Amino acid sequence: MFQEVLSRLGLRDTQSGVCAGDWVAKPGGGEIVSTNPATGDVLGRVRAAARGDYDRVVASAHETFLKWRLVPAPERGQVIRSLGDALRRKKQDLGLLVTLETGKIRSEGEGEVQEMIDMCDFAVGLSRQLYGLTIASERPSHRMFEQWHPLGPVGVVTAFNFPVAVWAWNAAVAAVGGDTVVWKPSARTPLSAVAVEHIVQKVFADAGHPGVFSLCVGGKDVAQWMADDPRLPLFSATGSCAMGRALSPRVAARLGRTLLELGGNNAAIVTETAELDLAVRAIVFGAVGTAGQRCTSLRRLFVHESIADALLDRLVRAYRSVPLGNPWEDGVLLGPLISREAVEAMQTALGELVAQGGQVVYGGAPVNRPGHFALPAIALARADMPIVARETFAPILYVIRYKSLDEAIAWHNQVEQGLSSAIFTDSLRQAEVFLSPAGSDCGIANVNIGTSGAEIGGAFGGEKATGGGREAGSDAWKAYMRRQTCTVNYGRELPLSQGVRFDVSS
Ligand code: UN1
Repeated sequence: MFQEVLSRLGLRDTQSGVCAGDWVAKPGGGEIVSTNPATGDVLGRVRAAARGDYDRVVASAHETFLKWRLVPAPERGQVIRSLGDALRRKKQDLGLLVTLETGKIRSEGEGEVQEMIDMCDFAVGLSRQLYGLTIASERPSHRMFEQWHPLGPVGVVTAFNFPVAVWAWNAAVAAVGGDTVVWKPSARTPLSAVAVEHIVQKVFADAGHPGVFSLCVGGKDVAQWMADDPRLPLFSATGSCAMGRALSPRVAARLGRTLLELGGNNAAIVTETAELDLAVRAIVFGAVGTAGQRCTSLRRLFVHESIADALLDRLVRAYRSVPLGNPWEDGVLLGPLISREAVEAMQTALGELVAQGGQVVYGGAPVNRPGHFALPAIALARADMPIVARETFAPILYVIRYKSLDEAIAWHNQVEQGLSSAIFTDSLRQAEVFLSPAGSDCGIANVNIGTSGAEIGGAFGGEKATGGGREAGSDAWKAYMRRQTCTVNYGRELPLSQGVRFDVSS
């Protein structure tokens, strides 16, 4: 069954991980093996890019950019519309491949492709809305305005947990903005990237614009080449804070632009007025969904002391009922973690929690079956424990009791990351305090919705150590274009701004 899906997506046993026009990887870049985290089976092998392959890909992306930037934006949008249509036709197959490579459940695998389709739809509309402002000039017979121009080839680095959607957040917007894209996917999920690239190459070749989206599969070295490369004016990366700390100074050293979407240590506050049925469902989806491997996953839960015991009972019951298994099977809600190392990191974190005075009240242990499974954990913790301040990319939920909302908000904001946040409350006052300037310090703040599962229409990203970047909807497109302020003098005088006099006779 899986072999058929792989071949429908154009994947062979071993394929090139380098695609841009006609370039193929030459032996020498090494081989990346993709495995199914639910079984440990090898799914396929991809030849990684060597430095020479990378250089040719970027040179080709630059050459294509020089032409693509001159194609009218609405026409660029039409190619993205065709891409959305192609993805609609491949939704089941590509969704299943995402499931096989990441271990996320089927509806989430397909949901990711839906997120790509949504991004294409959004970008088609955007292609007619790349508006600039007209600004009142202080000088007579002058017109001042802003226009937005294509920026150049964009380097995009994505993580294993959203192997295709996050590329689409960047790529769809960059392409209608007139940029080309060079993509380095996670080395854990190269097949999903190659499959996307096959779909893309056909759509763009049919439209007569090949080479707009290219792919460079590889490890950290490829990401470093990109960070250092002045041919890529924008470096957009999703990954850990450690990755951001390592790469962002390299981009800064060449005064390039970064768009960073790094770690999250997302929290929810459940107040004494919360509707618990709703809160429990949202908490379990946020903490257990995707095996706790979203950057928006819920990791810290602040619960008002008056409802803490009742909520904990319900959470433990809900956790017990979560069906664990092969993520492609119907009814399963919890698949594996991505790797053995991820299961070990979870064990280490729980060990530290106990050493710091915390207590695991449910789950946490690895599951004795093939693949990298672990039971999701609920742990009692205190806000000042070092382990609570750290993002462990695994399904661990730290539950912390609070007395006053001010105290909960202070604890909520005391970690270095600032991605997503939520409050569960039926009190308008509590909700508004959470959303006020003195409330959540995150890029995303929700009321009666969990921390994960954002729609593409909003700008996605976070503050502080999360990196400050914004991707996907709203006006995130501005990061992918260059702003030009233009002033035109249609008079016969030369008045200077700020009333400066500089009269010369000629
Ligand atoms: C991520 O984990 O990198 O909001 C992105 C969400 C998804 C995206 C997560 N739409 O959970």
